[in-house]
Amino acid sequence: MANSHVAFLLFLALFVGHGVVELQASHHVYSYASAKQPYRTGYHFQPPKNWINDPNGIMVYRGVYHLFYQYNPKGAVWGNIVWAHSTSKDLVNWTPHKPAIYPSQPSDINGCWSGSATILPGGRPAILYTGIDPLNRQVQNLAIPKNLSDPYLREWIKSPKNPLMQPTAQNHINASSFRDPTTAWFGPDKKWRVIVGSKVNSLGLAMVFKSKDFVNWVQSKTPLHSANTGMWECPDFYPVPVKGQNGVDTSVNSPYVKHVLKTSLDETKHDLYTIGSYDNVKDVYTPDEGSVEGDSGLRYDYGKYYASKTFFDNVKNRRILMGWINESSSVADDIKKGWSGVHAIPRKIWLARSGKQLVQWPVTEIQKLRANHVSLTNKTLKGGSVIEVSGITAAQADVDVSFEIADLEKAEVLKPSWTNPQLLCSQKGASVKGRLGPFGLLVLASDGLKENTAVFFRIFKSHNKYVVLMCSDQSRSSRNQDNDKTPYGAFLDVDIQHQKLSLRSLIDHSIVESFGGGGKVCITSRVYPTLAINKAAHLYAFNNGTQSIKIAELNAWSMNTAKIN
Ligand code: DQQ
Repeated sequence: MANSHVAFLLFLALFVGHGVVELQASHHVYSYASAKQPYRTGYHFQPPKNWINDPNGIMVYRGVYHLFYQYNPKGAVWGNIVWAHSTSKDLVNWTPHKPAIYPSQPSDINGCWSGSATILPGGRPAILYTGIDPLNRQVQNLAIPKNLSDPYLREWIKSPKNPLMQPTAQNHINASSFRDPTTAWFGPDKKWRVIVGSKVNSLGLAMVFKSKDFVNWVQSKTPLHSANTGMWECPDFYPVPVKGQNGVDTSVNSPYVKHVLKTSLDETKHDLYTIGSYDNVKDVYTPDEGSVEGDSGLRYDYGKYYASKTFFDNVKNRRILMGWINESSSVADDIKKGWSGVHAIPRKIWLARSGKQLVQWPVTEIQKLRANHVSLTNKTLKGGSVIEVSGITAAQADVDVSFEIADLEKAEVLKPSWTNPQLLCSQKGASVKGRLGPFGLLVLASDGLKENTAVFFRIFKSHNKYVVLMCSDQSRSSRNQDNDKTPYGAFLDVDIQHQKLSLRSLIDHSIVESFGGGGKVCITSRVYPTLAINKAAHLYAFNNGTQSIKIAELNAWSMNTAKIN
């Protein structure tokens, strides 16, 4: 601890030694979060108050995007769960409506938990969701819109036949681990299929149910897939085209698509996925050879990001991912501020060219909030230097930077024991000098850098290839010791011998949502600055390696406040 403190002071001294170069923009367009509520976001989705968690039932209906979400109307902690509802024309600005689904039947009287929307033939939406019944058993229910001519789908009717799937003495389903039905897909036998998350002892599984009419559901003998990773919450299962960035409807299965199975691991609160093949006759999913099924496998996001869900946007032919960013603060702090949880910026999602992972990128609509463009090109960052990016509202900004590394040969050798990227980011935080890196951005930084969140890269040599580590280091993000400040990290699969290394960060008061390598690694940090708030927040680019690197291009914008409530 003491050593790292000394290292950090040295780091600061180095920065000061090289002076600070400023970038300027012409005008400000901005409305600040209040001084009393410095952690409220300007363009990340959140209701005016209270607790929120999982996005639910997301879909586009008659050109209107629908977001439902788990919400406690009575307080800032989890409980009394209903489906709150907002709609949008652009996935950026949202109109709130009354809760769409709330306890009203025996089959959901103790809570309306997560679920998904399916668009049935004729464009009719149907929602399957988990209800908590009078015996606190988890059961699956159906709701349909009351009035299909209302594009805002403000009223929902529940099936009198609910629950449609439930634990019984015959099926031995674990009544406290049976939840979160997916969007259904249609099979070659003209039946709908849906999966529901469950577990048997420590085996997480995706149970399959089939139906001809969406009302009568029959459990299949075998699960779609299972793995020894504990309870699977909020599963998601969908096809992705082998080529290109478009999405396809959830029912598509052909040689031109691969399938993705995402599970939300209850034990670690991480969203993991594998890529594989789906046999729609046997209803079995097989991850590709070499897939890692567990916490050290592929994750949508290596920071705070959970209980996410995708939907196919047939208006723009893309698949969109939405997820929940939980707090890292104490429950007492959440109660004090009166709210908890926000949603990440919707991300377009597609299969990387390698076929081995997904790529995610903020929907382009978010760019309409950009203002006050500042830019920089061909700027060398000597070892130990820092450049302030000024002229934008650094507490509410979008930054996109690409780095060029001339002398890759100088990279440090990766030790064989350095296999855990998150641990490596803890051991080698932004203040620990390296050779090629750490370099990147210091966001939500106070004047003098006492507080900052560092999002950065380090480049290592391993045999004949280069390994890129991406970190989001929040160990100095705040002076409040009660917050979880674990640095996050992941290895990034990019060919830096032939490509620039890019980093985009969406900064929003207490959220730093970062995309490395064009969206191959995403890391979301939840931070609570005490000095670097509102106008006192700064943004810097830095290099704390011994070797120079070059900023090929940096573009940064203030972000206007979205209309969300
Ligand atoms: N949240 C819901 C559950 C789900 C969990 C309850 C995941 O349906 O399993 O609010 O965050």
